Amino acid sequence: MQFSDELISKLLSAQNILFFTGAGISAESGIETFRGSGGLWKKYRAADLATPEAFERNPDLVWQWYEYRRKMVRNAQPNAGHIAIAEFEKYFQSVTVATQNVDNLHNRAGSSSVLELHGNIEKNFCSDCGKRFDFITFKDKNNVPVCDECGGFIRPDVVWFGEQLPYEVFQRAGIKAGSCDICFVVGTSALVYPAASIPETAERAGAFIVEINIDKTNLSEIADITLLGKSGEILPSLLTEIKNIKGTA
Ligand code: BV8
Ligand code: ZN
Repeated sequence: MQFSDELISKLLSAQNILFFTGAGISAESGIETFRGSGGLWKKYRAADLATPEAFERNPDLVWQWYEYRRKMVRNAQPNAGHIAIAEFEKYFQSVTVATQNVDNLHNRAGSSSVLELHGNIEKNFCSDCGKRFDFITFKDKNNVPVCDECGGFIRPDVVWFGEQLPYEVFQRAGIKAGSCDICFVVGTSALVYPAASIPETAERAGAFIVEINIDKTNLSEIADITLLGKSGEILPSLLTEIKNIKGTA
């Protein structure tokens, strides 16, 4: 793939890189996206599965939905896009990933600074006392797991619609957006707020915005460059270009 001179020159001078990622980066790992054709929200209603009200109404159904997605995530492997992002760390002073994904794949690919804006599907906490129950497998699929401390329902540590994002994580992402030289926006429809304000903050602060997506999105208008194609192909190819410019690290 051929990259523009403008992008190459920005990469040469950049020190601080921010990746803002969404479901599209994990599509090539076999994880379904949300809004595209065949996306999860075409088959299921977010209001029935990903809101605090849904959990109150039918915790069993919500648990089945998250167990189904956990299985999908555990059977998946980070793809060439996740791995290329982790490798960017060898070539730039600071590389941060602010992800809307809950699938843990950036961590598994080796990225060392991942801000999980919408939580992590492998983590859980008690909805009453807040006790944490991370990386556990629930054997009894027909019963909602309960807290051994207080008997409250355990819930996945993800941000549901209508809930606030983890304050410190969102704030740190905002700071990185305000100080990055290049913000890569990868595999996201950039429709869910407040997360989608992160690349907008970067743009307002003068960062060079590079969008990588198989289709144009709302964000394409403010992007300096949109690279149309699969992130699992474009990111490794960009990394090869960086290696050529900067030498093998
Ligand atoms: C809040 C975690 C405030 C759980 C998720 C109007 C009405 C009602 C509400 C609102 C409104 N306007 C704004 C809101 C608020 C709402 C919102 O934004 N709604 C939108 C949809 C209108 N936001 C909230 O509710 C947020 N909270 O606002 O709190 C508040 C204030 C005070 C007090 C209390 C509260 C919380 C939102 C969190 C939602 N949680 N997930 C879980 O996963 O189970 S959202 C869900 O969408 C996903 O999990 C994901 O995190 C997020 C973003 O989606 P994308 O990642 O972009 O995925 P999508 O499928 O859309 O796109 C995929 C893209 O990839 C496509 O562009 C495709 O072309 C591309 N692609 C595909 N393959 C590839 C590819 N690109 C490259 N390569 C490929 N191979
Ligand atoms: Zn408890």
